[in-house]
Amino acid sequence: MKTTKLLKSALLGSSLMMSAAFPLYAADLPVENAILTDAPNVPPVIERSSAALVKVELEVIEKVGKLADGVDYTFWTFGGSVPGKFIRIRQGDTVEFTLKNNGKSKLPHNIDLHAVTGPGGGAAVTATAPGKSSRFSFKALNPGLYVYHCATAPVGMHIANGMYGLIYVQPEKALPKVDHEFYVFQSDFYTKGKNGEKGLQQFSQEKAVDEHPTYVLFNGSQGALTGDNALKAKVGESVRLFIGNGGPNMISSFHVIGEIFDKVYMEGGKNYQENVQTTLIPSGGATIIEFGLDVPGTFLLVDHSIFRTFHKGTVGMLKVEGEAQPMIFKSDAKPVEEGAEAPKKEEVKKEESKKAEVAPVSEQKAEVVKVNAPAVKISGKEVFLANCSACHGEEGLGVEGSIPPLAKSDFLKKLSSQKDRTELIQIPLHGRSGKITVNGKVYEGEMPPFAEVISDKELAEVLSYVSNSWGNKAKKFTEAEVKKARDVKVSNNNKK
Ligand code: HEC
Ligand SMILES: [Cu+2]
Repeated sequence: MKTTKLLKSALLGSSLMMSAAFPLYAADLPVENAILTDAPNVPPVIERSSAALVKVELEVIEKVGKLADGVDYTFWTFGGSVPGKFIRIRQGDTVEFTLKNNGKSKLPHNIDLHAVTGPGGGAAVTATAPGKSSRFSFKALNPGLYVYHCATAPVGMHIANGMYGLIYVQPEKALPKVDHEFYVFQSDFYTKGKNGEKGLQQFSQEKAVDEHPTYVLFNGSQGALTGDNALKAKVGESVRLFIGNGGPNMISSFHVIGEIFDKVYMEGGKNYQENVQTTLIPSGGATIIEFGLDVPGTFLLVDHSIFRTFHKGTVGMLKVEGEAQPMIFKSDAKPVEEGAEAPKKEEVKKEESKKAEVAPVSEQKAEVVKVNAPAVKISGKEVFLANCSACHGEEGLGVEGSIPPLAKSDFLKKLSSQKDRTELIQIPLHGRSGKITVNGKVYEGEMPPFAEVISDKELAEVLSYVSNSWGNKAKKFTEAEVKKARDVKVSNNNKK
């Protein structure tokens, strides 16, 4: 009795019962086409305050793409890339969903959207042969962030090949506006070849069953969120991450190095937790994360199951530009001259392997964290901005009376045009102190050593950059040249 009564009142209170119009097919609603975006972009906030009939058309395309540098893979995609298109609708909308399967596909596919209330989340009615399409409609009853994926047998294989994405059902009362919304999606890949093995890689059923991923990636490709592809924002701005995990196997201990999540809508649901360091994102689950940006720097997105980050590619970057905020973060590792900016807290770093590595450096050098991000190209400018510009200035102008200029420096010109450039290379390697005359002015400062935090390759790049910028000109430095200089006895003013 009691149950029945409760159920009845619950139903009465719901919009289902209240509006006689729970349309079988929402013919009376305004019609619009959904805006779909590729990661890391998110469709704009929906400003409507009432329901619409939203048409979503998604095409399955099987195609070869980049898994990592020199490593290709035949992805099965929702919309042409991995993860699939981001779909944004509003709570109460009726969605008319069309699933197309490209004529060049080899296999049938379907779609299970976790936002759907109905058989298979749509999978039961969307089995679609190559060259065909299928259609169904559903009403978005529950707000939140949901994963969608293919559920065609063998399901594991369809997911492992990249068939997933996110659908966001914006609540009737939208979340507060932020400056940036980003779409990030983690997933694991299983290839017959080892991690880093070049060429077109085949799916490994054995590794998938054993749950031994070869790659664990953000946005379907190593380097999708690093280097030039990094997410970008400015100090003072706010960020919302819509982050999903497609698995097929791994759960994610999602963490951003150097940030604290102000809010985490756990599992993409209604409530949030505050002040979170690491949040768990289940396979087939999603999470909404919000935080403000208080200081500049490069913040690494990682799965804190950290071997994945270092060895399987689970790394992304959020580059935050803006004024240093010494009241919030300040490093005492290097002397800060008056008028100079506080040194950046992270610096680019790598090791012996040919792979570039990005390392946030905490105050102590011993705590250097190396991150394996093979897709990151080292640029001399980036190394300079991360390590040198805090003192020498972004334009290499130095600081009057304390730090010598690099721009049009006669000292630099002389050393960089010599046949043997060991003396010059050893300045950043081992640091330098004592008197130095640059362009007729005497400086007596102290430059810290970088031998422990910068690789030979990076040193070659940054020296090439400074000796070929701001009016300087010299032969490029090579990794071999730097390596040689490392092994040579330290010269006069270059300290050990
Ligand atoms: C903490 C401040 C600081 C940082 C960081 C720094 N330098 Fe210096 N640099 C100095 C000072 C001070 C001198 C002068 C040293 C002396 O008096 O012997 C100098 C001198 C030099 C010189 C020779 C003088 C000239 O102007 O031509 C070069 C070249 C140079 N630095 C390159 C670099 C490079 C490359 C980096 C980054 C890898 C770097 N410095 C990072 C402070 C810094
Ligand atoms: Cu499929």
